[in-house]
Amino acid sequence: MGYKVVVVGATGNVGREMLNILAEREFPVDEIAALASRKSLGTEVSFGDRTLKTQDLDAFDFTGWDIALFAIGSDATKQYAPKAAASGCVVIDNSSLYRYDPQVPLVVPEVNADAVMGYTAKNIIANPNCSTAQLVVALKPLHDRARIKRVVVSTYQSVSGTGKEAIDELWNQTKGIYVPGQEVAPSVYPRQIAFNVIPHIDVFMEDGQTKEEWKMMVETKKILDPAIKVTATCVRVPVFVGHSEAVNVEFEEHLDEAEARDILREAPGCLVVDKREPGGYITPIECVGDYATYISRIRQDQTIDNGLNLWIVSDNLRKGAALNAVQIAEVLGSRALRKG
Ligand code: 11C
Repeated sequence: MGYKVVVVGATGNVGREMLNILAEREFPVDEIAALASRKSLGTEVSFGDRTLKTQDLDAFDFTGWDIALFAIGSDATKQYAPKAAASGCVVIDNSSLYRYDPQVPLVVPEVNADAVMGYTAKNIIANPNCSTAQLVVALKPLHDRARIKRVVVSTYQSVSGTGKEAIDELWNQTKGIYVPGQEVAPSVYPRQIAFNVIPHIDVFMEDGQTKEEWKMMVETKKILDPAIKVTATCVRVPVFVGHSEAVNVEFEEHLDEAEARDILREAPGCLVVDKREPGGYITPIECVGDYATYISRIRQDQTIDNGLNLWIVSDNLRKGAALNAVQIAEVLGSRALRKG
C-alpha cells in the first residue's frame, strides 16, 4: 500500500522535478494529483512513463490525501497550504513562507532528519532555500568533527533559481547579443545577465544584505547549529542549472585537509571530486540531473589557525528543491505515516 500524493505547482521547474524524482526513486505512490493554477490548467506533465493532466488547485479537495509537495510562490502557498494541512494532508513546502516559523521544522534529511517529527504542530514541513541545502549537506560532517565557528560563502547561482522567464531571458539575450536589432533588454533581472554577473538575489534588506544572503545565514542556523556565524554574498551568474559556492570555514579545532576529504567522501549526500589538476573539480554543467552535492578544491586556509576552503556545487532544482522535498517525504513515510 502506498501514499496519495499531490504535487502543487506541477507545471513549474521544481514541480516537474518533484514528479520526476518521485518516479525515479519509486516513492510508493498509490494515487497522484498534479495541480496547477487556472492559467496552466489542462497542461500535461510526465510522471515516470505516465502522463498526467493538471487539475485546478483552486477547486481541489485535499481531504484523504497523505502528502502534498508545494512548489508555488509564498503568496499562493499562504492561500492553499493551510487548507491542505487542515484537511489532514502533510504539506512539504518549498517556498520561504514557513521556514522561519518556530512551529515548522526546516529539514535537510542528511543533516536533521529527526526534526521531521515536529510536523505535527502545523502539519507542515519546510524545504530550505537551494543555496542553503547544498551548503549544510557539506558542512554537517565537518561540523560534527571539528565544530564550525564561522562560514564565509560566495555563491554563483544559476538562473533556474528564478524560474522559467529567467531561463528564457538568458537564452534570448545570449542569442541576441551580437545580432543588431535582436538585443533583448533586461526584464526579469535589473541588469543584463548574458555574459555578466549580478551581485543581487532577492530583495535588499535594511542592513544592505539581500534576502538571499540573510536566508543562508538564518536557515543554516536553524538546520545545523544556531552558534555558527554565516556571512554570504549571493551572485547570479549566466548558468542555466546548478548553483556553485566558494566557502571558507573556520573551525574550533584543527581539521587537516586530508581528513576533511576523507570525512566528506563518507558523508551522506556528498561526492568528492578533488584532483589537483585541470578539470579535476566539478562545474555546474556536470551536476545537472544528479542527486549529489559535489565538493571540490578542498584546501587549508593558511591565513587562520583552523580554516578550510571548499567549492560546493549541486543541482539547485534537485538537492536544492525537489529532491530534498521527496527525501523529506521518504523520512515522513518511514517514521510517521507508515503504510502497508
Ligand atoms: C534563487 N535560491 O536561486 C533562489 C531560489 O527561497 O526558495 C529559491 C528561493 C527560495 O534565486
